[in-house]
Amino acid sequence: MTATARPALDVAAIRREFPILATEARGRPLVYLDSAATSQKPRSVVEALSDFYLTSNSNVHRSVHHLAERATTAFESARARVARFVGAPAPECVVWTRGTTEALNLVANAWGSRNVGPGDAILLTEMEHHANLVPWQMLAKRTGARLRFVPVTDDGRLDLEAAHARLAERPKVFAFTAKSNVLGTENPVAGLCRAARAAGTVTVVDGAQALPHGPVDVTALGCDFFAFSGHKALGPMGVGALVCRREMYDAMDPWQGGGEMIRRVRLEESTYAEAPIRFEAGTPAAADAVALAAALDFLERCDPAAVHAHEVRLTAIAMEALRPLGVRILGPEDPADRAGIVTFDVPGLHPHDVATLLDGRGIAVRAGHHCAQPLMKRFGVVATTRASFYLYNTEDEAAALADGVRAAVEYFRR
Ligand code: 7TS
Repeated sequence: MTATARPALDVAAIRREFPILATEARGRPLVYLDSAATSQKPRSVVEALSDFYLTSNSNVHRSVHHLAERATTAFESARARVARFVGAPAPECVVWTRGTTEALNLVANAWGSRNVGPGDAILLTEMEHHANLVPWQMLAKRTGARLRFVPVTDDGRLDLEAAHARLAERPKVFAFTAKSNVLGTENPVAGLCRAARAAGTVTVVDGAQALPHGPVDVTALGCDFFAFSGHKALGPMGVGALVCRREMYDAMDPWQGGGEMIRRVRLEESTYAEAPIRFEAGTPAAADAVALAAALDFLERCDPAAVHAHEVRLTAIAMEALRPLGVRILGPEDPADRAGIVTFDVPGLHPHDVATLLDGRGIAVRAGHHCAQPLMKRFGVVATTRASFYLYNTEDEAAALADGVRAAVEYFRR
């Protein structure tokens, strides 16, 4: 996911598709710099969602009537859309989930419970979101497995030498983020997966921050599992997917039981449907899945590589303007390695105060631990302020962030 020379995005045209960006916050034009938490949604996504309910609403996979067939076709086409977007070989590789968190819990349960035992090592990293820590802690507790961690360097990268040393110990699984939600760091996923495969280690990639912000090809990455959320990629909340290498299904047990995921049910026991349906108990978020497909259409039209290059540019502008203010920016120096995310600490100022002052200027950022408490600890802070950019943000908004932080610094210096 490197920046390449691409035609610049037509940001003005893109912004017209996001009515919310033309609204005001605190009497000022909204400057939305919190897309790492959730992105805004273009008109086409909201329309896909309402169209489903207005013209196709029915439960999927259950009935033979006309509407049920329409809904099922739309839902399964959306699955194929996801597979195409991430470079998976077939729609069957895509399991619908509520998002990244549920996808990671699915792996830890469906694959983990069968394959991880007492004394086995589970390899994670210090830069994980809680969603890629807690399910593995729970698995370790259940099974008696050991947790191991790849450390993070002072400049916010994975310590690759340590990663390779830990992989040489042949852990059962290596679960790591493709891109940190705090540091922005883009990890060398393909290389890590290659090394893991050589060690006989299964790979689980948290793609929550990667998929929205640049091209993804799970086949080229060579991972066994790839998790992401729709809502960070212009899609609705409540839908995401776990993309699986098909062979992995043979090593997984069903995890949630209920309707749809079965073949035959008797009072005492049941047999199960084929994957991916086997892992989709109950009524799915069909309308949201269809709207997610519309989101991926939108992203693809914008060109994920161009989106990435645009975010690198905004990140560079923000970092350059913030540095002279004496703020400490966490993560890699080079904006190209951390597109779209600028997390910083203003010495002497509480992040919530910084965020509140920015909010007074209509600027939305996130303050807190960003669901990465161990990473905060690694950098000796309890909380930080995070600005995150997306395809609809402008250079003026990146500059407005720095102006706001400058004003906050001056306000508290008085
Ligand atoms: N993994 C990463 C790297 C994330 O950034 C997030 C959400 C998740 C997993 C969980 O995704 P979910 O959609 O299942 O909740 N990150 C953030 C964030 O940085 N601010 O708010 C949510």
